[in-house]
Amino acid sequence: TSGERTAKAERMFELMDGFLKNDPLSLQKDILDHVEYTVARSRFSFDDFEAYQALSHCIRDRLIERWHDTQLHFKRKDPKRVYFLSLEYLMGRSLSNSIINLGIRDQCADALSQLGFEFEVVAEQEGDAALGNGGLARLSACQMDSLATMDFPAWGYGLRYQYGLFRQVILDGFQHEQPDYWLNFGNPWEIERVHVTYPVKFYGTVEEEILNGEKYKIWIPGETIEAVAYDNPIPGYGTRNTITLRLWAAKPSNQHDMEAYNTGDYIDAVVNRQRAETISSILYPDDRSHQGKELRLKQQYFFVSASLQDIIRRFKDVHKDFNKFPDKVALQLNDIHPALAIPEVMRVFVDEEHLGWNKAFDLTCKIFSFTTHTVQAEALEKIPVDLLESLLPRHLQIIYDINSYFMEELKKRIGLDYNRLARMSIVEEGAVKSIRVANLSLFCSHTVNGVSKLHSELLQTRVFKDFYELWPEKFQYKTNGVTQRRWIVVSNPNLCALISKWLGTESWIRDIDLLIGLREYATDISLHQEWQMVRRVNKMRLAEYIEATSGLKVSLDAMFDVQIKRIHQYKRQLLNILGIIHRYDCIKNMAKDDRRKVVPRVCIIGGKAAPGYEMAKKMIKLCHAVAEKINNDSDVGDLLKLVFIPDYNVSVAELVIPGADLSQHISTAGHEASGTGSMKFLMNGCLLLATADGSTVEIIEEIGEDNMFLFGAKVHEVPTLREKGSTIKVPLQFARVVRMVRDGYFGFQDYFKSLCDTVEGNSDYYLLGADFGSYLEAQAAADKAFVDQEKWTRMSILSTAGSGRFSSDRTIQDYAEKTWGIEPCRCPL
Ligand code: Z16
Repeated sequence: TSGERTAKAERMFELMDGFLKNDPLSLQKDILDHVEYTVARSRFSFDDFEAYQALSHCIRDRLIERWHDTQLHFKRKDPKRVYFLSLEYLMGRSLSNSIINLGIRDQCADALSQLGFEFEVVAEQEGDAALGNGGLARLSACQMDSLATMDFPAWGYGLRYQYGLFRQVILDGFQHEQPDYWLNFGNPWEIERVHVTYPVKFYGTVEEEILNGEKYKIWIPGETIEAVAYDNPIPGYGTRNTITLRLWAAKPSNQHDMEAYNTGDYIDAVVNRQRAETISSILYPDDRSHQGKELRLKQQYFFVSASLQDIIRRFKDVHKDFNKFPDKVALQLNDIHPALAIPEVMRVFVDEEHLGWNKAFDLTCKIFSFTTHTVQAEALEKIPVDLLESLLPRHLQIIYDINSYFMEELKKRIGLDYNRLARMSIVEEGAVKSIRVANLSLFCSHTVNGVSKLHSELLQTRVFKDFYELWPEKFQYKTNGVTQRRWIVVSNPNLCALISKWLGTESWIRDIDLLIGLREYATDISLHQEWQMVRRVNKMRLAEYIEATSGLKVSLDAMFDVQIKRIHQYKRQLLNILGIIHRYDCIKNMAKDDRRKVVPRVCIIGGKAAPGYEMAKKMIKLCHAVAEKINNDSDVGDLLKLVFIPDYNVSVAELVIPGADLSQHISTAGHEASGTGSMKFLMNGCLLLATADGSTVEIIEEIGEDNMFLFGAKVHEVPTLREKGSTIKVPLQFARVVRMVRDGYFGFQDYFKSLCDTVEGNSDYYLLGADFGSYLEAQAAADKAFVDQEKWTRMSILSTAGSGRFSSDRTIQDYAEKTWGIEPCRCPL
């Protein structure tokens, strides 16, 4: 009875002695308990790593309390929820971030120090969770932080890969990939839900059944694999709300007993079952092209099917009437990777819930929205029909049905324009008949979002022009953002304290618009001094890291010039390296006396190349070959150093960004959909050297052109420049530096030949030659500004002050209002 239940609850609460306490003494006690009972080490002797494990478990306990309360609160209120479906999340480390969001950083540091440990050292024991490739995946992580902080009733769904993004190891300047078995030392940040499991079906045939005189399709699977939930609590800052990132792992299904006639059969059967786990075993390391791989398709469907079963179950726990579904559920597709959710929802509605095709399709179109992160055609996934037919036969039928309906609708709008119908069709005829996932997503979503203003314009005028002309109301954009919790508070504690001191409040950590208040002090001499001091300490930290990883000693007086991001031709790391060669060449050819005027630089490059991306790998090797030459040239000394930081990841970024003076975002205009690294640098007071691409265009609107170093062709100039090809006048210096590489000045002549070929004459697709002149001018302007430290510091303060628009809090607020239609649901304290 309910009386008994309340009595029981009261008794439990008494036993529990209230919530866990956060004063340093209680924390110490809890840490020691975890050392003894969880880590199973003696409380009288444990090392930094064991201290990390024990503290993590203390934090985990506290997260679980808040998480339970939040989930209960959501259940009671039953608000409309958003489900964020993404195949990738780059969470990085969790300990510091959780502690800061819980608001107990000082208490934890105290507790540790009284036990003889240092907080920073303990936090550094943690390895990164790298279940993603680059910008898209880190964006998901930032957005989860904002969703939690802003009290939105949100769930993230994804895959629990056993192997995250490969570790990059450099041998003789070449990239090698090593598996990232990140779960080796256990993962305190997840909670395994052995009872939250769903069967996911594959292969098989489609048959018909008759129920109450009606015909229904029924999918008889050839294989069933179990999905098990792993929940990762995501705490908000300045709120009790703690939301869920639910990641699925594949397990062999327990459904059928195995028939074993002898030991060999039995062994084989068990080994075969084990193969099921391969579905969630590894993240694909290519950040944009996935064409026609069965395992990839299996991963996508596995994740989509398990998530939807979970979402629909949660809905059905409270509601009977599917008409309410769009009032309670928003499904957000992070890029088109999870687009199989569309035919899957249709399948469930039509085949299992028997809603009828029209009703089902109407509901489907009301719940989906998607965001696209690129303009590149090769990233627009296509699924070969043959593959889909064998793996998901029923989904293929549904997609065909959607397409016939789509074609009929289209004909009503545009008549029999067969070329256009063929272009827009979800089914691509041709040598390999395939499904255009982007077209499917566009037709069935109520909204498509771009990730910056410029990107959105390109979607409307180029990539999705045909669709935009017919359904302009579907098109929106939400400029990306990053979370100031991780990218200032966690990674740059000194700057964080300085900002709070000058603003007289810590409220900017939840309310980013307050940062603009720093503008008032942009010329204040005492702020200048404190600002420079903080920046220098950060540079020192970075210099120590460089020395530890590469053995190179760098001068703190030099300008730290950084380009860190995935290696891509369009991102033009090659332009940066050729610029460095030019700088080196200039120094070499200078009279000794003139060298005193050179502004010293430490050029830092970091990033991973997809394992099969030959040109990207050659850029990494070139960087090392050039570094070898420059760093060992006594003519150059401290005037120029080049460092490649190996194995770039989230925690490396946390160290590098606060220590950078200048950062480069130099993609060929029209190729970087948004870019989010630039926003992190901007917030940390680093100046940008950039092209007018992606979100940079909006950064200019916030801080002004003269607060950064802008160069290069504009988007509208690019097509003309490409047409001109080899007739463009390219600066002599460009020809000269490419020639140096070609002629073997840095060795490896044969190996670099094909790389040089990509930037000469008609082949220079990314316009390195055309932009080289203005690139050098922007670099010279940066040198000039750096000499005037007062000017530089003012620009730096104004960068941080102007970065408010690029918080993911703003992005998420926009999504909530304009795309998802959800409202905050704050858990009471
Ligand atoms: C990715 O990280 C991005 C695009 C894409 O098609 C695939 C991946 Cl894995 C990036 C964009 O390149 C970048 O401009 C953008 O800032 C980021 O997604 C987040 O939107």
